[in-house]
Amino acid sequence: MGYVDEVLEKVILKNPAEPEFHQAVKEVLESLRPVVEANEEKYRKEAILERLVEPDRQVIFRVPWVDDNGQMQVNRGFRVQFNNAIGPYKGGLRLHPSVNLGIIKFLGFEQVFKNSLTSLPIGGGKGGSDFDPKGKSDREVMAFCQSFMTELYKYIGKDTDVPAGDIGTGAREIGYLFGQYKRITGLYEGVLTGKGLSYGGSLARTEATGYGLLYFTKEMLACNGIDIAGKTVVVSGAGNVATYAIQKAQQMGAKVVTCSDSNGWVYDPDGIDVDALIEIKQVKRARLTEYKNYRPNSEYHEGKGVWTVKCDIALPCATQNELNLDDAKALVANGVIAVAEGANMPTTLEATQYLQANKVLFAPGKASNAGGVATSALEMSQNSERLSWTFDEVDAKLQGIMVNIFHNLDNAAKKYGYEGNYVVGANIAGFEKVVDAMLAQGV
Ligand code: NDP
Ligand code: 2IT
Repeated sequence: MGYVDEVLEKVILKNPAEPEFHQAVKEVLESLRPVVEANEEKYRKEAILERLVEPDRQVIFRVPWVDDNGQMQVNRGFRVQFNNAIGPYKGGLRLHPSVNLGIIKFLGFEQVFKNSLTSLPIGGGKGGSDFDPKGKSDREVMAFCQSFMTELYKYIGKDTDVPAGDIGTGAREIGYLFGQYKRITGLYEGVLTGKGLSYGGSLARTEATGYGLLYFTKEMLACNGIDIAGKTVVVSGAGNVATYAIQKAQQMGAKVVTCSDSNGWVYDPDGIDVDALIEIKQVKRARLTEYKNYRPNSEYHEGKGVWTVKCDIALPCATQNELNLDDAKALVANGVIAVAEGANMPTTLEATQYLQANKVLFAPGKASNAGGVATSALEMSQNSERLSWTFDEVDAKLQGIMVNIFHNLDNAAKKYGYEGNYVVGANIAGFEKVVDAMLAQGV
């Protein structure tokens, strides 16, 4: 049995009941075959793949807090520090009832390669909790965040591990977490990113993942002779990534006709109204059913459905495995040109393969959504030098980084004879830098 297959088998055996982690490892290792086969003896001797799939450490802890009725609640907290070969662990905190160890591990594993692709000095990690911020009062969210940080602070620091936002963790949660870290340690340092502008945050971090997704997509399309202006785009999600992806797509002259949340989806034939979306989701923390009040010409549908809408470009920006084989078939039947992932692993393996087999340009999230973490690294730089850059400075750096990521992975794919396969390109380009650093640093 080849080295890749051996390691894949071991990962499944040693980590049962972690299907998302198996899926992420499978996607990466399968596409690394050309490099691994070219260096098989050396990598086996160094146990490179075994070291890559085993996190440096995984912390699991109890998070007790008191709700507004005086009732004690208990959640489970996680931080997985995956790999710090090229920099301090870096990655978000997900707050969602579905969170478990396997999900945090898949996200941490992806983050290692993504962070490497940014070309900035950040290692990979991820954390979170099965806490559900939906329907909680601000006081309850604060109580949770303070309790979560009361344990987490032991493991993080500006030069060791720097968490940030992800699903369910936005500016409000980062503020409460930062306050508690400072209270306990007495340190005013860049231990978290995505901070508010009044206490060390970076301009353009809020917009960075969505904007970066569009900078990447525009470059990918342009290099294939396609102009994004005038194209019809469907987006899933209505959170941080989706909102700013929609905004930037519109600024580029595309028309975005959908968005969705965990209950249903909106079709707006005139183009999504981003101001309305921001008011509904960020200010009111309400449901998309309200969108019709702002745009009477739009339609609201319960359940899932954005991938059935005819489009040129599809941008999944909600969560993992939200675009499956049937969705991919519907997109292809409707003539989709490109699918670029804003979320982490939103496309199933079968759907990815189907899209690629049908000549759809496919951008994997670890490349196309790397603008968020890249701008987090820019926030770390600003914190270190105790300076704040302007929006335009940060945005220009972000654009440069996304264009550079595209060309790095495009070149890596070409180098190994997989021209146009951006999944292979991203995994190889991300892998090469991390492995080089691991080998140089010894066991
Ligand atoms: P948010 O919490 O801001 O938004 C998530 C959106 O997805 C919400 O609209 C949510 O609906 C919807 N959703 C639908 N189904 C689910 C589900 N099963 N679980 C969770 N959410 C669901 O998160 P982000 O926009 O920050 O993150 C979206 C994706 O992008 C995630 O995969 C995340 O890992 C990834 N990502 C985020 C980055 C960042 O900087 N924030 C950077 C790179 C990747 P509802 O409103 O009903 O909750
Ligand atoms: O998945 C991701 O890259 C993020 N949630 C952002 C992580 C970060 O550290 O900014």
